[in-house]
Amino acid sequence: MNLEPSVVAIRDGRVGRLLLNRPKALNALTLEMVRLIDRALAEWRDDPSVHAVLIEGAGNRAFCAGGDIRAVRNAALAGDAEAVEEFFAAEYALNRTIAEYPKPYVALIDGICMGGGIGVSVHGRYRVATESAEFAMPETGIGFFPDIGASYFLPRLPGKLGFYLGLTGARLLGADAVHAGLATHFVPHERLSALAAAMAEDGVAVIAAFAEKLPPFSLAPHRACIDRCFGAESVVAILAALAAEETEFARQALTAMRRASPASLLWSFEILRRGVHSELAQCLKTELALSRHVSRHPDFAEGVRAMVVDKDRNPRWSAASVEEVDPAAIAAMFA
Ligand code: QUE
Repeated sequence: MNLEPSVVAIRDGRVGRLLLNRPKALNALTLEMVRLIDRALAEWRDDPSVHAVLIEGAGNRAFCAGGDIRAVRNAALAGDAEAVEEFFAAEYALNRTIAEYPKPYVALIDGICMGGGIGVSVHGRYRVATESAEFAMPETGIGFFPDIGASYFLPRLPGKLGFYLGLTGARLLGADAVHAGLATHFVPHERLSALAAAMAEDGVAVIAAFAEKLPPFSLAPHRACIDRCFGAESVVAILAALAAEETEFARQALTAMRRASPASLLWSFEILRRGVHSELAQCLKTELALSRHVSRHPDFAEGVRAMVVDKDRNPRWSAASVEEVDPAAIAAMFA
């Protein structure tokens, strides 16, 4: 029997604190966790003694590794489309609740923060990252797509950085995440608990005093290459542009995209392209519609098997290259 709640919600002085509490599963979000967060946010919204909400991850490895896609895969393989829909609908509704929350919402990000973890942080007003924070949107590597509102926020990052992050799954450490705009403040790991205590006492105004000056953006030397290559008008054109660069950086981006599901690169590129012109609520609706198609696609079950279930890191995708994927099948997913 497991008596530990998967989310611990407590009052601490002026703030409500949420602890994502499945450290052995890297705090990956289950439907139960989404519901517990929802319930706490609803309760604190109208409580005048709660001035802000703080969210953090239990253990020292992860803030949150993503959604519980293992459970989603099991439901999809069992043909339980309703359970798949229930999970994504609840997760995306929470992303919107956080974006529209009337009180300061502060994520303390220390360790892994991927996919759904970015979804319960990036939509909030403050995202404090430490030097141990590692941000990524690695969904093309599991045959899925950048969801949780990523079709809204990735295209709004500087230049084509969001297309680079969403298509390659590249990781950004804490300071780089601030440069990119995924995080808002850089605070050393060793000062994080003092920051939480100070916020409980004095509110969110103390964050600025804890923030450190940023080291240079490690992607600065590659920004021009990123904008040039990821500004191309199709996935095939991006791959060709990267191949023409002949730099180690471009070679690594190309390798990451060649490991990804070819079909997933195509539907991910399409949803990011569409997101440029849509508000968050519309982006989340489009993502929910796409999740219905993608969760039924063989690359999703295979990608989660290879990267999360069996961990052999050797997915056997349904197509060998993006050229082999039927463009009409991708277009039909957005119809
Ligand atoms: C790509 C991803 C995810 C991933 C691994 C990838 C992802 C995700 C998880 C994950 C991690 C730990 C868990 C869990 C899921 O791994 O989105 O249930 O316990 O949630 O290569 O996109």
